[in-house]
Amino acid sequence: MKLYTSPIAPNPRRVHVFLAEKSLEVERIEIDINAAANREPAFRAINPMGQLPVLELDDGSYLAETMAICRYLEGLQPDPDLLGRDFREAATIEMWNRRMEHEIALAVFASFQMTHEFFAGRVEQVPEFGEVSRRKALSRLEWLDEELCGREFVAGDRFTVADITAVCAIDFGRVVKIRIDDGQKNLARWHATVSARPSVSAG
Ligand SMILES: N[C@@H](CCC(=O)N[C@@H](CS)C(=O)NCC(=O)O)C(=O)O
Repeated sequence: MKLYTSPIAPNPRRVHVFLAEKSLEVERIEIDINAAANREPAFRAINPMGQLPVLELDDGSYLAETMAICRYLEGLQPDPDLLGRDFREAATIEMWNRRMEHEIALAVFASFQMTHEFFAGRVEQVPEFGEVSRRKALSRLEWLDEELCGREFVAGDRFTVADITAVCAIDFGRVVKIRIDDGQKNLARWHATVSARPSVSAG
């Protein structure tokens, strides 16, 4: 297998953390997203969406979309379980993972895409939408802080893919000044716990 990836982007980082949790090593091919190599025809032949990460399987086929790649890796190496041990737990983890994607990650990424010079000329930027997205992300951090009052991890009492999604999105938020507030003690405690994991600190 080969992973088409970038050391600076949050969705590839989710796969890096997932792989590290499972002690899986995969050859990495770095695509220079600063130079927009991911938008060139050569890379679009691999992923028409022009985005990272992409996993190339041993049969030469490609899997894009972070969660599809994680699903495949979970099947390949079930331990430690990150997507749910039975269908009830899998449903709960999926609920929380989707919330982390839709409520936090997408808001952070929209803020970045709509306002940061990295995307100038690559997408149509609407700075007002970026600012609305930034405010949405900040309000969702307040909400997550309250949620984490009663439990250690995002989806319950153990580390799962929902924590990976959340920590990668929140860490990336720094580039658009989206940060955990000093008063958000539960979120700060959770962030310190997950950041101490070797998979997260190295990813
Ligand atoms: N839905 C995709 C989104 C992937 C994505 O947004 N990738 C970003 C990096 S985090 C990317 O390739 N950005 C470069 C670009 O769009 O030019 C997934 O979940 O994998």
